[in-house]
Formats: sequence, C-alpha cells, structure tokens
Amino acid sequence: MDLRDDDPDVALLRVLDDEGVADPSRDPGLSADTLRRAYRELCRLRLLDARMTSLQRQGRISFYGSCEGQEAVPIATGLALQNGTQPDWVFPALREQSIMLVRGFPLRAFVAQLFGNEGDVLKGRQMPSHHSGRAVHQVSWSSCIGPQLPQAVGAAWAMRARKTSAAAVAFLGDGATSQGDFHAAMNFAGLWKVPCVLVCQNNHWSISVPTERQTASRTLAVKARAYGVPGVRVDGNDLLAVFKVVSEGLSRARSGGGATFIEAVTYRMGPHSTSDDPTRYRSKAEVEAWARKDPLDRLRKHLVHLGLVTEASDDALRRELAAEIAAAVDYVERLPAPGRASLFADVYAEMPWHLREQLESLKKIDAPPT
Ligand SMILES: Cc1ncc(C[n+]2csc(CCOP(=O)(O)OP(=O)(O)O)c2C)c(N)n1
Repeated sequence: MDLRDDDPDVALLRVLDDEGVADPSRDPGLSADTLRRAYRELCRLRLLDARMTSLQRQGRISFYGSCEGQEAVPIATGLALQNGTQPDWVFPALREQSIMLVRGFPLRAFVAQLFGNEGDVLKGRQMPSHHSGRAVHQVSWSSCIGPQLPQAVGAAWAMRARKTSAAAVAFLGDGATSQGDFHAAMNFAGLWKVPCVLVCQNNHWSISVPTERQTASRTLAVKARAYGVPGVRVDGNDLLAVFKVVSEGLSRARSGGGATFIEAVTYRMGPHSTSDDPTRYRSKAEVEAWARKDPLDRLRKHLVHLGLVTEASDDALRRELAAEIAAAVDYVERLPAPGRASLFADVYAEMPWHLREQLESLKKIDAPPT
C-alpha cells in the first residue's frame, strides 16, 4: 500500500526530528523539570521492563508484558493527565501500567503485583502485568482484546453526566481496531460526544499478525472518521508529539468537544509477552531499523541540546534507577503470599452467613498452635 507522508490521512505529527531537535511551531513547551521527569520515567520503565523480563526468565515471576520501544506513549500520556479532585481515569491494555508509576503508585506495590504476594493491592488475584490502582485512577484490564473501550466510553459518559471536568483515556493496540468492541465504543463516543481520548498504539504487530494482514484500512486513524470522531496520527516514538496530541485531546474532551482517536505509530521491540518468540515471524532487519528510532535516544538527544542531560548525569541516573528497582525486588520477593482469609475480602459488601462460617473455621485452622 502506498502511504505518502504528504497525504493528510497518513501524515504523522512530529515535534522532534531524528536528532532530537524540536520544531518550535509545535513544541508543547514543557518546563525543564517536566522534561527531566519525562526522561527519568522513560529510563525507569526501560530498566524495569528488562529486569522484570529477566525475573520471568529465571522463573521468579510467571508472566510479563514489556513495552520496550513504546515507552513514550504511556509516559507522555501519564504526564498529560489531570490529577487532583477530578482526576482523569485510565483504561489500559497490556502496555500502559507504567502510567500508574507516573501518577505516584509505589514501585514496591507495582513489583508485588507481579509476584502476587502480600504487597500486592490486588491480593494476588489478577494475572501479572494486569495492574490497577484505585488511588491512581487506573482500572483493571481483563486480558480480552477490546472490552476496556466501551467501558471507558461509558465511564466518560458518566463523567459528563456528573458535570465533572474529568476525562477517560483508553488504550488499545492495532489488533484491537478489528474487534467488535472497538466499533461499539467508537460509535457511542462519536454520537454522544463523550469526554474520552482513545490512544491506539500501532506497534505493527498483533502477536504474530502484522497490521497489514489484519485490516485493509489505509491507516488506523481513518477508521475514526466513520464515527464522526477526529483521528490523528502521531509519531509514537516522539514524547513531545504524543504529549501534544494527548493534551489537545484532553482539552477537547473537557470543553465539550467530544472524543478523539489517536494512532500512535511505534514498534514493539520485544516479544508480545514472555510467552512469545518474535524471531519466528519477523526479520532482524525490521527490528534493527526501528531500534534506530528509539524514543529514549530521541528525547535524550533533545535534552542534551538543551543542556539538561550530560553523559555523566545520564550514567548516574541509570545507576540510581537500577538500584531503586533492585531494592524494590529485594524487598518484595521476601513478602509472604496473601493470607488465605483474604479470599473472603472484597466480594460482598455484607458477607453472607455461610461465608462468615467458613471464614471462622478457616481462621481456626490457620491459627498458630497455642
Ligand atoms: C478477544 C480476544 N481475542 C484474542 C485474544 C488473544 N490475544 C491476546 S493479545 C492479542 C493481540 C493484541 O494485539 P494488539 O491489539 O495489536 O495489541 P499489542 O499486544 O500489540 O499491544 C491477541 C489476539 C484475546 N486476548 N482476546
């Protein structure tokens, strides 16, 4: 298919060029502190993904979904969200758990979710890498492809009905745009002009199926047009560009303008998950070509131009982050499994009599001998 850059349906919004130089007419003008923070979060996520993948390989955790190569999308979105008394809510897919960290979720609790032990706020009940946290306004993901989209649109509708200034942000992969739930969500979002931003990470692969083999659509962004929702394509490896389009989508949502669909064009550098071997279905040359478009390198070059990062400060940052992650793993791995009595929590607002009885007898069995 001929995808020409000067075609408005195809053109990618970029702020940073390959050398990390910002186009002043599009630069969202982030402060030096925010740029440093963005870079720090990108680096932390890259190191975290590598460390968690190696824990899985060693048999210490059972599953992990890395977002290596795609980090700019969740980190930029996390920085663009509204917090405070009317927070935006995030409805993630597999590769956006790091938004919770950007919004202040503790790293230890994040790692504990992967071990499913006592430090896990979900009490070990969810699959690893399916994080959620009420305190950071991020809902759980079911593992099915697509249901988070109508859920996000419904939540956005409720936000509008309650006259809050909050918005819902939903994530999906390219493959999810071929699911029925995507179309149901987009139809509702367009018709009811709900305050929702749908961010599609087009990472070129749905496990082993390349995008051109799962849709005949020229791009994913054009799919939005049929539903009366503006669709925009952005370079997903350009943190400033993603920040700009997500912020604009959120402003639109808050001002009653309705939903926005964003196609963030990026690449999944690693396997689909730790249960996958991508060397079976894609070429080394393709992966190497995308490695040259790395989102961390691009932002680092930008920060070097601005004098905000030096080689020495970069080395120090990476050492500090690696130590932070190592300390979290060390602490979390020693925690015990959730207590058996935790099985009874969070199920009924008022526990029925037969479960109360079972809980009492379990407590007697589990009580230490006197
Ligand atoms: C309804 C449904 N069908 C199939 C699957 C199996 N499955 C898991 S991930 C995946 C591909 C998802 O690809 P994409 O939406 O592009 O997201 P990515 O994983 O690339 O981020 C599939 C088909 C599933 N989980 N749910």
